[in-house]
Amino acid sequence: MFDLTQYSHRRLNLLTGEWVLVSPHRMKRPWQGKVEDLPADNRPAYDQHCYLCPGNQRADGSVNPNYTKPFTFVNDFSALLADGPEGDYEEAGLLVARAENGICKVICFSPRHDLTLPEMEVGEIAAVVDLWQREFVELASHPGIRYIQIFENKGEIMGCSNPHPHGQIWASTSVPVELVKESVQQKKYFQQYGSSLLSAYLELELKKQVRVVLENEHFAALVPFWAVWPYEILLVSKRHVQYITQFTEAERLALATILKQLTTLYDNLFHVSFPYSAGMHQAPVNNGDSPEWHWHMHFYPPLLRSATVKKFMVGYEMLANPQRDITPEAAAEKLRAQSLVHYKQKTLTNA
Ligand code: H2U
Ligand code: ZN
Repeated sequence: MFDLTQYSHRRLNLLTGEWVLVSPHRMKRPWQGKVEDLPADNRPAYDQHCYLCPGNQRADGSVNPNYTKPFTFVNDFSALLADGPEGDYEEAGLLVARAENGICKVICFSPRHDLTLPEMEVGEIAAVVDLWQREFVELASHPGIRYIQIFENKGEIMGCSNPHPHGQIWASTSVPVELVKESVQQKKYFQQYGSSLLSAYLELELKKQVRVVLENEHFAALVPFWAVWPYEILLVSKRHVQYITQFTEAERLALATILKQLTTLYDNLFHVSFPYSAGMHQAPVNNGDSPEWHWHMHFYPPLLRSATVKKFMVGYEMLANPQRDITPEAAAEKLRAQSLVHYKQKTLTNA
């Protein structure tokens, strides 16, 4: 068989039907980038200027309650509005547009300004999962909503505006493009085999143990065969479910555990609070049955070689095809080699 560790090749993304170019021989290239440690980021537990901290005023003038558990509110600058008009726009079949409405929420993971997911207790993360479940039920109860995107944008490098641990939820009246691609691919497989594409893929990965980074009774985190970002992760539930709301208490805890472990490995890789865009993909809502859909999460971190050297998706990637040098297998090995104890915790223990 073709040697995936030596020569350039393209890999197929099962979930989107798109291809990624892998150039393993380029890993031998001399590297002259900077590899340095960043100054420690010492945030206070409470910041009077933070619009997400308990008791503080937000940009729209409303005041956050003195929350002690995960807290959610409607985004004061929502990209989608609940009460916008409906309608289509069309000119000569060339200019086409459609009204898009929805609901955008912000979700504070913790009242503590200085924490991030890997530094929170498993029980505290489980409370976030619980709130995601409750928000999902509430947003899906609006009959016009067709898709609910739960995500976290972390780190300045990703355009995150505030270090207070938080994520967002955007619920929209149409199904967004990434989800349409994944629906098509999963449906194709389901129609052919009568089972979940991701169950089959996960079974293969668990057997091979080359790209798997973490595993527990209910979830596995792996660098997918077709990963585009250097340390991209696909987190899959072992049970084939369509929605986060189907997770049991045991699964909620297992998800919280693997989230803590994964974000710890990430932080330990370059001794930095690891930036990423992460989010859940699940079946559309108020849209009939979607038995082909298998709940999962994607983590897309931009860092490549150090706390400051990121991968740029430019040039060939923008114009032709995503490309990577470090193989997904090598990335998985690097992540697996990290300690499950957070580096900040270690510094504390050794001091
Ligand atoms: P980031 O995760 O991209 O930093 O987004 C934080 C969100 O918080 C952002 O979408 C919202 C912004 O609109 N926000 C409020 O809703 N109220 C505020 O007072 C400031 C920021
Ligand atoms: Zn804060």
